[in-house]
Amino acid sequence: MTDQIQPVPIETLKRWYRAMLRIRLFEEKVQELFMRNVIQGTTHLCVGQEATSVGVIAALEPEDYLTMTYRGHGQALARGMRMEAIFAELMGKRTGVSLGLGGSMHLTDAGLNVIGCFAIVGAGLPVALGAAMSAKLRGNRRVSVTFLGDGATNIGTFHEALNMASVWRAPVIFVIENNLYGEYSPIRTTTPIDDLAERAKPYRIPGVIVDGNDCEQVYAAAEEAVERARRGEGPSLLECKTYRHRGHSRADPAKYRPSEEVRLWLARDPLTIAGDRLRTRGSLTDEEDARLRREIENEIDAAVDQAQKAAFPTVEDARASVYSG
Ligand SMILES: Cc1ncc(C[n+]2csc(CCOP(=O)(O)OP(=O)(O)O)c2C)c(N)n1
Ligand SMILES: [Mg+2]
Repeated sequence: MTDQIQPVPIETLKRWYRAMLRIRLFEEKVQELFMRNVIQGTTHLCVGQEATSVGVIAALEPEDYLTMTYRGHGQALARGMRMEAIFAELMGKRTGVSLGLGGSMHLTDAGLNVIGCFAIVGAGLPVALGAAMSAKLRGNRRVSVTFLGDGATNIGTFHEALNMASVWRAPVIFVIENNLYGEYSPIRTTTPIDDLAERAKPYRIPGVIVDGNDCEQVYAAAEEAVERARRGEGPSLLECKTYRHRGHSRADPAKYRPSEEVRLWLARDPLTIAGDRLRTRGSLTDEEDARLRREIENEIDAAVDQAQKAAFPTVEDARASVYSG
């Protein structure tokens, strides 16, 4: 794990706590709406993994590029995508961030430099690498970050992208969210090593193991990798060790997980870690916590209401999105 880090100012930690709580409550609402059939298609919640989204994205500038996976709601929110546009996308409405044509797995927003959100495992890596190379060729100091799951490290594009990024010294940061499962398979049944950061070594890239449930640790590791990339020293791989509290997707009850494992990880909830730290430093009371929750719940209710009232896309919207000119 990363060594001792410099704690961030208390106001920053509070902002990150709020950002993580906002993602948590958003995801809980998504689950509720899915069970009520208001959201159709599929969803992959990131409950339990909020610190990775918030910590990494806090280390980026708005000009930097980002790709994410189908488990990307948290990253979209952390990046500043409008909540109503995300709900609308999940409901298939034309006010959605992808015009309601993509759904939960396709929260792409070029305006925020979120250049792709991919349902195909491993597909985001070459795209992020391409963006990093464009930044390098233009000399604009932008960096590119790609989020991927532990399962994606067994995919060919992972190895191709790491190899190329290293040879070309591309300003790209590969962020693995190691939540110990690829769909319903525990990682030990699919992967011969415990620490995926080791996979950076053959490509001569720094590989860092990070406590992915501690937003301060995640931020520190991401900031170092980003600075390295901006200095022209090339790519890094971060392995954020974390856990998804829910199943893989939809209504998966995740019964395949040992109860002791679940218990241990629930005790390491990113919200508890940051919340306890704030309380210890006298910066969060129960009243304040309840107020934060109410504020966010109001924002969520208003966003859901607006998204529900929006229209569905038309056939013309679909056609215009496929053909240009
Ligand atoms: C190339 C490809 N193979 C298989 C799938 C089916 N699939 C969807 S999610 C998933 C698990 C990926 O696990 P991981 O990379 O650990 O990400 P997590 O879902 O845990 O965030 C698989 C195999 C796919 N979408 N793409
Ligand atoms: Mg996984």
